[in-house]
Amino acid sequence: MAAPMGEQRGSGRLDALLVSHLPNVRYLCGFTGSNGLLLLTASNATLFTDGRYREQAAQEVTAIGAARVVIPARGDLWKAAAARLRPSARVGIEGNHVTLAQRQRFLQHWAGSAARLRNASGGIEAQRAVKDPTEVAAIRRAVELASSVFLPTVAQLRPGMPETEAAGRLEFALRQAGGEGLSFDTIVAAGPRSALVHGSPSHAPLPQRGFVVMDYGVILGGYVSDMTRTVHAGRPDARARAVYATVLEAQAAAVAAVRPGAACAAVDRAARKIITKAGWGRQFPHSTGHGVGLEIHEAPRIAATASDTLVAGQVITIEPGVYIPGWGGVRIEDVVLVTAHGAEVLTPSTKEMLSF
Ligand SMILES: [Mn+2]
Repeated sequence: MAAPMGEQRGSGRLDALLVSHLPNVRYLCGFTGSNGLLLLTASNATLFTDGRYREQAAQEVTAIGAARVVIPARGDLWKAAAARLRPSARVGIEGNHVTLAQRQRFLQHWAGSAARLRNASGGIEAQRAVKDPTEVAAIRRAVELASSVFLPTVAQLRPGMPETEAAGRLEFALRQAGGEGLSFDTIVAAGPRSALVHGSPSHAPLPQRGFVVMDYGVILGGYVSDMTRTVHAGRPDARARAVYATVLEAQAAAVAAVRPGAACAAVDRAARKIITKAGWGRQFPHSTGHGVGLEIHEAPRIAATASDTLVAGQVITIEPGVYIPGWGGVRIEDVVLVTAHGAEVLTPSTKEMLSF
């Protein structure tokens, strides 16, 4: 799936890389357990894990031909890795994910010095940002599964139903349809609570009249989906129609800006321009999107402050929103594949404003 060494960016030349961020471990060697440390050198790869995963690791660790599985006595993975490294080696660790205690444990058992440790964070993440066809297929399946439960769930919504129950119905449907898990805690936020960007489901009832934001995702084959639809209880008034139409137009404009070579900031700008022109620029307080893959938020960021450009094979969300305190909010989110010449929206669900 990925070359062991030599492609890590921003870390200088390394003799060894210690991969401890579990999604990166999974990406590089296929191991899905909750405790693992992958040591990569120019010539080989060693996965350290504990006794609970002896059988599982043997089954899963296949992607790197030479990957060996080592189960150290007393389960001290960092000590075991340290014992295998020369003192003169330049060793990369994932500084964004390694705890101070792990770093200290490693240095305690390594003959080398802290001055030879490098922060190699972001290198594997940069590789992961561009998906191969197998990964795109896995994301597509997750996105399609999530989309398939949207309309049937909307058909069950009634004014008075607690947000928690609406979220539960969505989640049950995702599991029933074969979901391995949820990408993140489901968001169902209704009425004035729909103005909360990340409103966790509460006991508040769905209103007689007002928006209901539903933001949810499912894991399939290890890969996540992410979608948001906003539906309306009762008849939408003129303001509700105007806000919805603006967010929908902004979402379409950002999707239309997606193509290889496009600046991520320009995609964000495409959405923001339309919302700002409609007078709600200050009510759009988050970035337009993010990469998805093994994790729900990964590279690239689709934000005003992003400096990178899109590459074919990246899979991102496009999710502008408008949130008016005390009144309500609208967000519309699709997963979009950057193709060789443009973009493909993977999320098949309708974006018409649905009422219940
Ligand atoms: Mn998202």
